[in-house]
Amino acid sequence: MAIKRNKIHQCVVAALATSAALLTGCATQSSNSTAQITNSYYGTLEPFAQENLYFVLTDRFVDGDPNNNYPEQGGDENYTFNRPLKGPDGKEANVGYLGGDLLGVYQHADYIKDLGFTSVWVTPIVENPDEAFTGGEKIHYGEMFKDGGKTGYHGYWGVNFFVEDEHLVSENFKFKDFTAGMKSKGLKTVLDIVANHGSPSYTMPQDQPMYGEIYDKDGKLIADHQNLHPTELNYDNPLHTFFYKKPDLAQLSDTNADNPAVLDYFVEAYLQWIDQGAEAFRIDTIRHMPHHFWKKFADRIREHHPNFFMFGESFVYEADFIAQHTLPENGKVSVLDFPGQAAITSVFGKPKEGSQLKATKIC
Ligand SMILES: [Ca+2]
Ligand SMILES: [Ca+2]
Ligand SMILES: [Ca+2]
Repeated sequence: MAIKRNKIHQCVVAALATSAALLTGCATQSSNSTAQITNSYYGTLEPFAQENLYFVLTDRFVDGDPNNNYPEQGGDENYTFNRPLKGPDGKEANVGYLGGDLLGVYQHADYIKDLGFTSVWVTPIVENPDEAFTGGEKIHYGEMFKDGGKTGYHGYWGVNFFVEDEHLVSENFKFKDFTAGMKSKGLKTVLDIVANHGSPSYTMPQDQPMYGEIYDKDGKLIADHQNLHPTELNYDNPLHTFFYKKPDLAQLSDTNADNPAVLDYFVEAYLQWIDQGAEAFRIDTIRHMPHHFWKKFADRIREHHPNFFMFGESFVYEADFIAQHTLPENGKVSVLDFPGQAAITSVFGKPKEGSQLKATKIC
């Protein structure tokens, strides 16, 4: 989608790997301030939007170090490695860790570069729980939005946002080594960040370690859902003030964006990862937190790193809706272009039928 230059709203950008999603950066510009623009139509002027971005779900990419797979982790029942879900006709999915790590991504940097990409977006690197989740609804093959039996292999169930998860790093290869290594290969690192929620936090038959808990950079417990339904949280308990008292997504602990300590925590945590080489952020579940949070978050990040590029996931197919995050008063955060993705797949693919099914032959 490109928008005429005289309009205030300028959108568009870089194609992602495999998913065919698009990154949309929108900026506010006057029509005469862009001497370098010669075409009638153009995309965002954010420099980072020129990057070709390859998305990696790190655990599912390449196992570069078998020493960080922890097949014994979680015990006999709640083990975290290799939890297959059997489907029809011998098909199988998996909700456990499968061994991919940052070393495996780095070892294939040349492969990614040779595909024509200039940046790699990696899933969240932070500490996730060390057991499979026993609450929620049990997940079966082909199902979505159920967390029972799943692990944090995807990285989106943060427990300590200052610490890397043990599955992703190696003894001599931490996140800072990864970003430096990728940079030496000519690839920038985009870090996937979450502030909307921690891990699943209630409905467990018995409260499990790490689930619903959040720790600070010194390893101190600062928030704990204590396996309580959100409506049962009590703000007289300092461990509860990190969370809202209403459910949001599944059984995830929903962070309290109105608590200044929550903003401080995430700003400090994510500045640390910029210091260690992250060159842009992809913001998970951006629409599940209020604009005032993202405005303050973006301002504080850019206080230290002017013009730091961020793009959010607002999983909605209406351009007018997702564009609200791009406004300066809302933090000037670009967004993934889900409407663009829908338009592309409606022409070139068959939505929801998997990438193996291409458009029918036209000749
Ligand atoms: Ca591994
Ligand atoms: Ca862990
Ligand atoms: Ca929320």
